[in-house]
Amino acid sequence: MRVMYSHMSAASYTLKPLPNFGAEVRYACRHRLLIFRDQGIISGPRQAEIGGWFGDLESTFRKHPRSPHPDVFRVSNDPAEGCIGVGREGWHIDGSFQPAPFSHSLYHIIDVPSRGATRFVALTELLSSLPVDQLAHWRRLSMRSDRRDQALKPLVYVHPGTGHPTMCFHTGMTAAYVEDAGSERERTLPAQPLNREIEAAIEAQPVYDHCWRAGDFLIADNLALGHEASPDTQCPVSEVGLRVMHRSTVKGTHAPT
Ligand SMILES: O=C(O)CCC(=O)C(=O)O
Ligand SMILES: [Fe+2]
Repeated sequence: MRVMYSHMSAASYTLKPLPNFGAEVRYACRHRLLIFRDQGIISGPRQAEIGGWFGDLESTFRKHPRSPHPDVFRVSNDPAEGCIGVGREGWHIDGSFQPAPFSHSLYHIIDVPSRGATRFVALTELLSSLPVDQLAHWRRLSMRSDRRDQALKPLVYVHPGTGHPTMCFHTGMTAAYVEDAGSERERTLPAQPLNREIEAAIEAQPVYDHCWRAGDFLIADNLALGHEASPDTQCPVSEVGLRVMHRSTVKGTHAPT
């Protein structure tokens, strides 16, 4: 990878040059989203290698025949090219259905459509924007995924890297919320009203729409940011051109508590 430019201060990240070319970036958690421009096409094995700088990769997705590597999820607006509909179920973090959600997600655009952004929201800021009563209620909630690990996870918990409040959620893959889990007052709440409440709170926030350019490679702190694929990501190839994105995810080491 080539680092073309940065608006970050030198103290906020370190670059470790690799022996021949390229550099390893170590970044302070507070940036949460790193955008590398003009990277050309990074191969599947190379993307998996880059993901490996952040921990072990963990791949829970459906394998697509055109995926370039077992740890690279290939998403597209053309089912012949990659998995469709990915990230359109609702706002989420990746791996909310795992005992420990993925720590980082790496996204690389291969074929760039004329539109079809990935949308990101900062979860700590989202929580601090809430009215006191609403935040107090969210803090009493746990989410139960509708797939894989259905153990309860707190909706609001402390990010293991930053110590800031963050969220474990997926507004399209939650079976139910449980209020006051483990206490005498414990009760199950239907998922939909709370999913809509979370989405409304997000839409009231500054959301960053990443409009993809050729060569973009993103590294996201998946525990600090919610994201979704914008509706345009699913537009037909005849309208916006082919969209192919490669995603890799790093195994989480922290179960939200
Ligand atoms: O296609 C996108 O823009 C994002 C899809 C998504 O949510 C993901 O790959 O985790
Ligand atoms: Fe996602």
